[in-house]
Amino acid sequence: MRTFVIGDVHGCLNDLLAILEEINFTVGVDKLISVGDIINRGPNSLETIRFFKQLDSSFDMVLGNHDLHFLAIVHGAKNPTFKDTLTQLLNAKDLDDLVGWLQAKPLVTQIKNYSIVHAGIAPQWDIIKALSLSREVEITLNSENSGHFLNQMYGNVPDSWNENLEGMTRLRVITNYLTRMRLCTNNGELNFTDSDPNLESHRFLPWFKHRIKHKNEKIIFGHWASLNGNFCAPNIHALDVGCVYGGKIRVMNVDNKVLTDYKSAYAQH
Ligand SMILES: [Mn+2]
Repeated sequence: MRTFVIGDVHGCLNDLLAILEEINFTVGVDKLISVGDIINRGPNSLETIRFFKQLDSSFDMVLGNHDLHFLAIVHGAKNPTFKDTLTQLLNAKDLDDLVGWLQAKPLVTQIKNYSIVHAGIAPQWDIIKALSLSREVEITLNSENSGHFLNQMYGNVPDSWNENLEGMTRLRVITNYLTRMRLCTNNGELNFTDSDPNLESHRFLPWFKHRIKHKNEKIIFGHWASLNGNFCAPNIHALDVGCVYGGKIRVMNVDNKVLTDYKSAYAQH
């Protein structure tokens, strides 16, 4: 049994199938974990989510901001935007099954020695803390409060974690770190405006530059296509290489750290 983690798929079903063929992925034997953003922006969100779901116990994932955006639309908390490519999925006859399946997914998970998260882990949290905060969101997403949470989820304030945060504000801040973060200060103040990893700033750096205290923790993440999968820091692996933007799709074998890239056949821009 081999264990692979795959970067952002964004509904690019053909690229997904091609790279799984390239690594000779065997359902029922091998395991695939997604860093989230399995849907939206690309051409085949419906078939992509159906494909992942039918992999059953050969598949696991964490939620990305686009997966949460879809759930927010389903719950009437958000309207689709002109950039969304979710119409077919939103009209699917098996929508309820797909939503129930997706909504049960966590924001952080662990496989072997790795933690998998969509965007990143706040500088002030170790993995144990991140897992427990992810659990708070997961419990709410799977309770009768899920619609209320998805309504309150959007917003950039407060921009920093504080242990005393409560209720929906607390869950919003947790979600922002785990699914939207790119740049932050060393005490975790989030920058929601910039996405340039080389931003000339004394304060804001890519989140993984602030994990010196936790440098032995191994993290795999997606979300930040403009990093282009380049080296981040020891033990930190970026897997989003922008397949939906005409880039590549990437999988990492966590047993030997071997990366496989497949050049996307899909170019949106
Ligand atoms: Mn994302």
